[in-house]
Amino acid sequence: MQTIFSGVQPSGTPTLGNYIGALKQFVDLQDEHDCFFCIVDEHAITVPQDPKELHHNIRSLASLYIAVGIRPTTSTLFIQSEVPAHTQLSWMMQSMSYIGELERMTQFKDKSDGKAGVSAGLFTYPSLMAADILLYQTDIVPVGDDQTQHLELTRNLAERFNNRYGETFTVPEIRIPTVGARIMSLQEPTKKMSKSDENVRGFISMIDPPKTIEKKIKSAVTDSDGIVAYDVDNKPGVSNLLTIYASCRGESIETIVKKYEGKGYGDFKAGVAQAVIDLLEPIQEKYYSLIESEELDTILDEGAEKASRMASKTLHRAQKAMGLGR
Ligand code: ATP
Ligand code: LTN
Repeated sequence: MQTIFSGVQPSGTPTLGNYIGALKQFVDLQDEHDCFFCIVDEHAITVPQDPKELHHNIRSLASLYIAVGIRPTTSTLFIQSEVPAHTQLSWMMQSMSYIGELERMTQFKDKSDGKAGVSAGLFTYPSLMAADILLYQTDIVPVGDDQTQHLELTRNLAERFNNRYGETFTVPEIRIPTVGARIMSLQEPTKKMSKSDENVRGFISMIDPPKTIEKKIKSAVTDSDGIVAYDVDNKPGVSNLLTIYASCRGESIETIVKKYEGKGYGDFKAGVAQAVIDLLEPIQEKYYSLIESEELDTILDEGAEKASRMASKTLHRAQKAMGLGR
């Protein structure tokens, strides 16, 4: 069976973008693969986090993983900082990474641009991500398309290590969804929907109540021609809403375009809101029943144990290959 690894940062409550680009794929893939799903809290601290909020966000993300349909009996769900092999291999990966290649990462450029006090961790973030993936001899990494460059670096690091020190790591493949690889902000439809956006009207959180969802979609930026059509370059707002609708309902974009032929944006937006609400309501119900439960702790304890077993094996192999320790 092929191995899958993916991670989400507990840097806020996941958005509909995280769901469509990542979480939804995880659920679809879990039956036919050996899956490791990680809450990457050590990635989250590369930018300042309030400790209380981070603590809450970790639990919240774990509950959401299960609420969307990740089965802890078949998939391994765990917290990155509870498996020390991640930071250990990450140091080795940092020592394999070139400053030039890290400087070229667009996520680093975006997140550091114009900011004072940028952390060294934000710069070496991709080396930790490579460690996450390589520890599990991962074959496939399902992510949104914003992670393509990080995945390319991971593949380069794996090949560089294997060439220098002998075959140690599987070189992973990226898997990007065909629809919804990049859900856009509702307010600036040329920018990706992000849970750390300062403008909360730009994203739909997975736990937004129905009324909030309706309001946010009603105020989504569109255009003035009043025609429901898919054209990313000229109608980015409407195209984004169409992608959201299609992903939530599991219908094709063409079907939805046909359905709204001759109708205005008011009707269309009401339809989009209903599709999102219908998707999120049962997820939210499960989420609230889990977040404070002991069951969640048991799942995370077992996940960390299982992940540690696999990760330690690879770590020791890599240390030996590099000549570290005795
Ligand atoms: P932040 O806003 O804190 O940078 P993020 O939501 O952009 O966070 P992660 O939480 O690390 O980033 O993303 C988890 C997964 O969700 C990744 O696979 C990422 O590619 C995917 N993802 C994030 N945003 C979107 C989006 N707008 N559309 C599709 N996929 C997305
Ligand atoms: N960098 C990713 C989160 C992430 C990840 C990973 C994704 C950290 N480690 C390993 C896939 C595999 C992000 O910002 N979305």
